[in-house]
Amino acid sequence: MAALDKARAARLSEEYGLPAFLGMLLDIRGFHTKEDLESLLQGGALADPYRMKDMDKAVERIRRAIEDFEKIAVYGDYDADGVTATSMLFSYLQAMGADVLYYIPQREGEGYGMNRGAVETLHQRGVSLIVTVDNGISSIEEVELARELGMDVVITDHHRPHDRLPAAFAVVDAHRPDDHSPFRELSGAGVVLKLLVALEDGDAGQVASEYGDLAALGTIGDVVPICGENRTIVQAGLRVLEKGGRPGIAALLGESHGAVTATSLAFSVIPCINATGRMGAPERAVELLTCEEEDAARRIAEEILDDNRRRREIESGISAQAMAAIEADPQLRYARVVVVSGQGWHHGVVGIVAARVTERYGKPCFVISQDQNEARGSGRSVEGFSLFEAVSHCADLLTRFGGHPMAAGATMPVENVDAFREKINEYARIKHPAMPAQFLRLDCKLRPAVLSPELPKALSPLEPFGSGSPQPVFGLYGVELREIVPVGGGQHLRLTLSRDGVSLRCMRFRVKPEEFPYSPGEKLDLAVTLEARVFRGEEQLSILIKDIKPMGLDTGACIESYRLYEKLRRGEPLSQGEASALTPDRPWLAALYRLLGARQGRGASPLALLGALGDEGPGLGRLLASLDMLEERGLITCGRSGEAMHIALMPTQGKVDIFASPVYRQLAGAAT
Ligand SMILES: [Mn+2]
Repeated sequence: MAALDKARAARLSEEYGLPAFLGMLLDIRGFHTKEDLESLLQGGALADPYRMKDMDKAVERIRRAIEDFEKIAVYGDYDADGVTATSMLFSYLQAMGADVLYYIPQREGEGYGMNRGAVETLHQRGVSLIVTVDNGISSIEEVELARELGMDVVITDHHRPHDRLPAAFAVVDAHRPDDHSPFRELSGAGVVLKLLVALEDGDAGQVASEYGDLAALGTIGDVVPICGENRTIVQAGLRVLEKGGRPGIAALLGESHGAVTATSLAFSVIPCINATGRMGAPERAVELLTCEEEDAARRIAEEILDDNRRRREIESGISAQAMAAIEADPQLRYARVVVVSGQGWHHGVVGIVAARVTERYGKPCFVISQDQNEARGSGRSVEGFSLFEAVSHCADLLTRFGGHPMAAGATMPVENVDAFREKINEYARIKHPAMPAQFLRLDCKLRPAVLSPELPKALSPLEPFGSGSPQPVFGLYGVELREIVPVGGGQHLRLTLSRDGVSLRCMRFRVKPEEFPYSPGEKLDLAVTLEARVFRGEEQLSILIKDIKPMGLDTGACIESYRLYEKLRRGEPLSQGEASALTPDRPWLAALYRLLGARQGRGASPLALLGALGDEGPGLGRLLASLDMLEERGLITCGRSGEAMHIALMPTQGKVDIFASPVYRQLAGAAT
């Protein structure tokens, strides 16, 4: 939680006539000055596109190509940003009567960016001008080849340039060192929107009303921060979609969707568009997004929904294999960076699988697919750990790599996978003695008495939510659990909780009753989001639970203790103090065993057990080591299904010497 300056917040809310609550939230989120606030509340305008370096040259060359009826190729990319950027420029040029085609490389075989084969193909098809979107900034050789073949290239991109720029007719990229744009975080589709505004002599309103929806999809799909001009673009796009939008997007959304928000697009339309590229048919997405006819749009949308179903099936199969491999091997499970590999895993989905693993284990992860010739992987990270830097550190083992702090890709010879796993973990050990942890950031704590349907409505100036602009998360601390009611056929829970005489109803989605580890009477700390909804004509407040812990549990202490436990399980040497912090004594073990007996048949979670034992966090590692000891000696079994844990007591014959467990021996060895 960031520091709140109550006086400063009060001044802000007074000056702008905002609810006091919103004033506080804005203060916490770093909106302190008049400028900060006005750009948020009034929505910024797009800056003059001609402030981007080379925009004038790009416009001049494209106009000449339209007038002279030259053949133009839009060279795009297969992800949501790339296909929306392609669709925007392609349909604009078509509408201008240009002779235009588009080219999107295949993820499998060609890969991201320009390649020589594609340049030659375009030459054979009579193209004399290539305009790249969402790529091209590092295509030095390919641009050279295009020139040799007599073609001009205009590059529009939003990736960071390498040391040298390609020798293209124009290079439009806000990350050029000599570019002086006021805002540099645009997506590839955002850059194309600026190009279209420039081609339309600066008529931003007209362009945004025609192409804002596509630019918004690209912006959300590329996970660039939703601030500054990106906020303006997403807001403009949502307004277009509100009015119905183009047939392709309407067809993908289907009839039965609720309000279209940045969040709902990120979970519905965007995964579908990405699925086309992952399944090898990115042109399908361009066809859909440029389609002007409803029947055709519906037919293509069906095919894309099918791509997405297949993607999901393949992904969940590989996810299950990856998770099983991780659970089975402590060297993977407790590593600082999880590097998991498998034979022939579909390259199109390893990145999403990596995201799932990172979400589950809260640490950086690399998922690698191997075949006879090479190993190719994709990784995701947590805030505070630059995966790109980590991968760069292993460059001598890799044939190719690239990426950002939060996501990276790498290709290597099959025999280097183990060495890569070791080296990236070595890097993490040296660079981050305490690995950054992933946890939920609360905006502030709330008293139950202040909750009302007005509250989420007061938050609307903060929307749209997305990367860099998260939906506010609030703490409801010290609430007593009263009632647990399964809803939605036992898939979800509705909880009744109370504090200070106020009773609250909260939803806990995707948790089944048998997985829920708390019982009525227990006092809990909740992290929640708030939504207003209309039910039978009445305004109601929905409280959605994101996370639960026993009251008073110290998250920092838990993380520190868990890191120590991981060190034990990796088999690294422990100091005497570390070992004794993890070692249970006989009475403690007995108390834990009795507790497990009393909770038979209910879902378990280490945090819930810790709370029931009266520990505020430092004992988490000891608890986990104790569960290992009990399991090793056959006194309990620990089963996991998804994130839920089930502990069952096993029948015992005679006396079991718990201190003969290998985990205990390891601890005892360090303590002497
Ligand atoms: Mn992009």
